Amino acid sequence: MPLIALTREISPAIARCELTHLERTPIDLEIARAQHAAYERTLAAAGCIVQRLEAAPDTPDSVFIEDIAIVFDEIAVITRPGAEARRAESPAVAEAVARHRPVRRIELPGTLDGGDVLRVGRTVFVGCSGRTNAAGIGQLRCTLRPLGYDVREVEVHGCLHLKSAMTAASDELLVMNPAWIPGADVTGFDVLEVHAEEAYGANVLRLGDRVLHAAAFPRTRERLEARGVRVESVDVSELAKAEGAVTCCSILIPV
Ligand code: CIR
Repeated sequence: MPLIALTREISPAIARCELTHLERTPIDLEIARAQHAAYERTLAAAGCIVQRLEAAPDTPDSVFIEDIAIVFDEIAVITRPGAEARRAESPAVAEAVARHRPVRRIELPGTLDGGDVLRVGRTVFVGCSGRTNAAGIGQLRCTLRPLGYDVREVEVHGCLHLKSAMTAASDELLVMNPAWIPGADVTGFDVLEVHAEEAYGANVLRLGDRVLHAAAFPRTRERLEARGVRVESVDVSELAKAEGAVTCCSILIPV
């Protein structure tokens, strides 16, 4: 099945990005753009049709498109980002996903970031984090339950989003840093833990027969490969300074 990968241009204002757990350090825009272009080429090499949206004016975090919409087989959910400054990113992303799915929206008082939503088969893990509140999770559950999804809430502490702490390498295997999600109910799944010195190594992007993973975490990569996972490493070090990782730079839409 063809797979569209929506990506978004890096804003020239990325130096003013939201930061929660990291100190602000200079981001080299040219290097960041080169890394982003290489990321897009890796998506294309894995068979994706890459469609890059322009950054909206004055949206420093626009490259992190994952937070703005979540695409399921049946519908797409337009989020209401927990960081108010990021809500201006929504219109163009909503318009792009609406070409492929009926759209639902998270409404006030709910907040929800796509980085807090991990779908694995018919299970949807949702992080309760600094960005995603109980009302947002409740609205997502009401939307997904009638479609047959099992929505599991996960408390997130110490990192930005659920997917900083846990993603899936396959329908059976979760990659996680348990320190940030100690209470996660992962019943029914295998778990692979990140290497102790690679706290941010749990973020992988599934792409058919392989996963994308940040090059900064080679020891976690070894663990994934030891489990038979095919790993493509991409250097996203400049985007990591903005608290971004590999999942957050795309929205995948099977079409
Ligand atoms: C933010 O704080 O919103 C951005 N600087 C980083 C967002 C990263 N998003 C993600 O991992 N899903």
